[in-house]
Amino acid sequence: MKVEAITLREIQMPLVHFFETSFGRTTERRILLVTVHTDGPEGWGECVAGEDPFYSEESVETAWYATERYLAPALLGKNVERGADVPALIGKIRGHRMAKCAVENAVWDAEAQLRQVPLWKLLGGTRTELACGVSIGIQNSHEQLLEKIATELAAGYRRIKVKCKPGWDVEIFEKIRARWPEIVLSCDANSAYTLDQIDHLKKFDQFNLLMIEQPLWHDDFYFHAQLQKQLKSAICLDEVIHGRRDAKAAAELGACRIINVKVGRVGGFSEAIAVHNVAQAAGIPVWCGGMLESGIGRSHNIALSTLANFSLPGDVSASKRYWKEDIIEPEVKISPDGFIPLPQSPGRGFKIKNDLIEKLTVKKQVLRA
Ligand code: OSB
Ligand code: MG
Repeated sequence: MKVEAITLREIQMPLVHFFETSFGRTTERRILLVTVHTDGPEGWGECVAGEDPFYSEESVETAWYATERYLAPALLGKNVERGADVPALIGKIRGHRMAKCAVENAVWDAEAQLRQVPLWKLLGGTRTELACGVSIGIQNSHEQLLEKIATELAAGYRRIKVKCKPGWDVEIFEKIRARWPEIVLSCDANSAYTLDQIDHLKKFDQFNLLMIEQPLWHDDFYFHAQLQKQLKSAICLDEVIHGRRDAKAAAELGACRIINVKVGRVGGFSEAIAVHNVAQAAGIPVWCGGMLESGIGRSHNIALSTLANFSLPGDVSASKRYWKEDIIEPEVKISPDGFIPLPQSPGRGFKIKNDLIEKLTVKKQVLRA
């Protein structure tokens, strides 16, 4: 496929409900979309960088800069046959993984269309059923959180993850467990604690949590390993895992028992598959994390989640939890018992709503060879 042009665009989409983590509240998403125009199909990628550099150092602006200045020029005018060929072309550029992911995944997206195979098969997926969980942000009140959990359980979701931070943890776990003693429950601290709060964190053990996600610093393995030794609950690492070496180091150190794989955080499908493989060899189950994606990123997360070691329910949930109208059709839906059916059509399996995307676009740039 000859890469003839690459379009960068920013779309803005209000969330149907605000999403709050230990690092802040989001009410509207600004999303960078990348389109790779080839002499054959057109591939789409979504950049999961946030509005602010609070989850990682990347933001919409840094991703735009990296793509315009370095990533797009590395591909334009070249023959790129496979998504898997992209990392070698952009490997010289350090960091900017979320930006790299959007570009690489757009090429995989085009490749799957060219080869007329479902993207999930191209990635090597074998799972036929995807169990879905939800990530529920910090709410204005405990009552509001319990209500949200009730709604998601009624919708069929198979694992509830609640965001937590000091002051929004043990008390809410108590209330959740009092009402639902048996549900599969986990929590995500997004680095809200320090190791000197270990006695407090040990209290989490009484709630039979499937995992505690990234409790300590965003860039730490070492102290997570110390914490894991003293906790009964499994630690799951998110923020700190940037690639296969990190997954291997975390496994060898005993820093976690579970890994959250986010394709944007590790820099694209190639590295996500490598992380999956390293974790599998180390006996560590993985699941697919979400980053409040629009339908394009969502469809790519679905494809990735079909790899064999994605054995825990992911954060890949229905479009309508986030958007009044998603930018793909059909929207992502889940079955009443909490599974996403796999698309069988070639490519990502969801069509792009071009008119809607144009309407949501606030900034656009077309780069040519
Ligand atoms: O830590 O998983 C996280 C959203 C933004 C930043 C970090 C995280 C999240 C989520 C969103 O939990 C989950 C979703 O997209 O459904
Ligand atoms: Mg997380």
